[in-house]
Amino acid sequence: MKAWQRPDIPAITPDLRLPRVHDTATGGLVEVGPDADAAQQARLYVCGITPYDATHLGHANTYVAFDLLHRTWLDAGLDVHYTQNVTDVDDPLLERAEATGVDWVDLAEEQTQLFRTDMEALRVIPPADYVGAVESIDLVTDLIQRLIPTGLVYQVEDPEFPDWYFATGQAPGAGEVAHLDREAALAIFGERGGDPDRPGKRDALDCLVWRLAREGEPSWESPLGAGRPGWHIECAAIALEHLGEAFDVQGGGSDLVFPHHEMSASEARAATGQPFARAFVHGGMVGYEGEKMSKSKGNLVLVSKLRAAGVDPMAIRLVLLDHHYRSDWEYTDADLARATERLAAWRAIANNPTAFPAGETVAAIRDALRDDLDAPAALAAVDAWVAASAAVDSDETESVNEVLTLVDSLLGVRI
Ligand code: 5CA
Ligand code: ZN
Repeated sequence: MKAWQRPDIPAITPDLRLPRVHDTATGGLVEVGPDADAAQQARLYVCGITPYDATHLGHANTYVAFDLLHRTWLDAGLDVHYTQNVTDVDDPLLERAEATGVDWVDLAEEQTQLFRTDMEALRVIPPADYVGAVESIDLVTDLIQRLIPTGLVYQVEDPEFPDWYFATGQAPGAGEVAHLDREAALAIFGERGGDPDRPGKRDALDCLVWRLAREGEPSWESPLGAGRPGWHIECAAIALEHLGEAFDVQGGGSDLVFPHHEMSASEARAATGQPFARAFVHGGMVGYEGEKMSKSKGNLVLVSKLRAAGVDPMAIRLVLLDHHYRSDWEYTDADLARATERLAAWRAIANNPTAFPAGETVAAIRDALRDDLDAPAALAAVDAWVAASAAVDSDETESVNEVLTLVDSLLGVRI
């Protein structure tokens, strides 16, 4: 499907160093980027939205975090192949459509469009492939069929609906992303879209890959029977098709570590014999009024509402960048007030005829991003330069340009 419009990104002389980011699978920092033989292209998959409600600050936080990785790779002189999905058919979307009496296709289209405009406003670089589940049905059923000879997919013992499942625990490399013990895995599985109590499964943790058609639910004809895709296999199929095996980074919020990323990775490895991704990177959870911000709880701060109230999207972006991508935090109005002030201070310097020399600040911003995407440290470096520039009396006119161009290209903040 159509992605959103690409912001313009000012060109600057690259700094060839690759970034290091935290990899959930190994629990440490790893350098991410292509091997020398990968034609200098970095490959990124980030789990996209389930379009049943508008973009909130939690979603925006996740996409801005991976936008920083994208921009850091560009800054390192690389091409980036970025793929993102849209879960445009799944239980929560169908349930919301039913509850509000709208057509599920219309709901998905409308919310995806709103997401695009939010991403554009926040200057998030779009993926090269923006791919819906509905347009990927054949990819999903092909992948399931490819898994059948491994013995890891099977139909549940249910005379009416013998849905197809993946035997998670028996798969090679099981547990390699999340490293959870069985008790913890079982507890989370039920909360995050899993069905541990479904009768007829071989094991409680096995996950659905193809749900056979039910009355009143959308379904597609396939060699597995008419039905619709399970969630984890959707991302496995889309990523393998568009990025190939062992791509550089699989990303998303930390709520996706288990079961979603564990199980997509496990399905892909079982099919290809190769690791799904070389690193698994997760953003923290944004909360509001004491709880994780989530569509199901309804405690949302929507990007579109803030914009409609006249908030500058660059201030929203600065709110997000002021928190390290891996930290969990809670949004308050004070965040927005601080970001608005910061933006004004930076904008005031743009009109200064003189400024403090740029060299150290440019290096500090680039170092910060290469060190696990440390945006708060980058912002602090800009703040220090802005303060020094306000006080300085020199003729360094070029340095204003140099810093603000980097702030635009690397941090995505247009002054
Ligand atoms: N469609 C699936 C992924 S394939 C999905 O999780 N959709 S979502 O709309 O629920 O979430 C979209 C992205 O936003 C995911 O990467 C998720 O981890 C992230 N996300 C959701 N809620 C929050 C939150 N409160 N804070 C930070 N990130 C969040
Ligand atoms: Zn996903």
